[in-house]
Amino acid sequence: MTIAAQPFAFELDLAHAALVIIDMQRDFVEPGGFGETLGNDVSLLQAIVPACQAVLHAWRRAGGLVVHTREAHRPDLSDCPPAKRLRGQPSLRIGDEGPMGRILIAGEPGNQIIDALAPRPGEIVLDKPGKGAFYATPLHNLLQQAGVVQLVFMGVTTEVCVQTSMREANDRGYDALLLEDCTESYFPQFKRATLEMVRAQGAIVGWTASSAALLTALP
Ligand code: TIU
Repeated sequence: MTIAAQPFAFELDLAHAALVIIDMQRDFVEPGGFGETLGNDVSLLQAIVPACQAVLHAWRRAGGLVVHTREAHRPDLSDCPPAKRLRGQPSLRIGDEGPMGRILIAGEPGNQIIDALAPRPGEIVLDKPGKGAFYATPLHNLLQQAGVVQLVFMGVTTEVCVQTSMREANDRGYDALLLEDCTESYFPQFKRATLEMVRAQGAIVGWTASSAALLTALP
């Protein structure tokens, strides 16, 4: 399958690819979560949900492997470095009780993936304590067992957890494609810059494409 992408076409091999959906959880997309407590307008992120949903449905129909991640810490915060918890001056810190339960804690209402993109049985769901999806998770092993060498990325936020995960993927030997209208940042200029830096220098980190380009190519 050839996907019209930048800086040049991406040859997708669905049998050896996975769709990786980064942190589309209530903490980042809905008011009252980690994103808002950091001072951000979370409504910006809601705009990508329909495009993400269309890709997820098409990917499932095509029989592709799906991976969902959540940025999540254990209730005892043993996997949350103090430097992360104490950084900045948020109104609520990781582990504090917020309107959607404890901020960024596994199992809390705010930590759930939004209903529109809810995982189905058989899909991989990973809790990740860091920004990158490979750090302190079994993701690399799971992908290797499944024979996956290409990753298609969606999710939030573009320059934080998505870009970090793409760079980690790069160093582990994966080709990575980022869907431009299926990722968003609280800072539009950071999204634009990330898309540019990913595909610069002949796809130094990976490719970018519209969701329409992927949907056209999928069976
Ligand atoms: N703050 C911000 O932009 N992002 C995060 O803290 N985590 C993710 O990107 N998932």
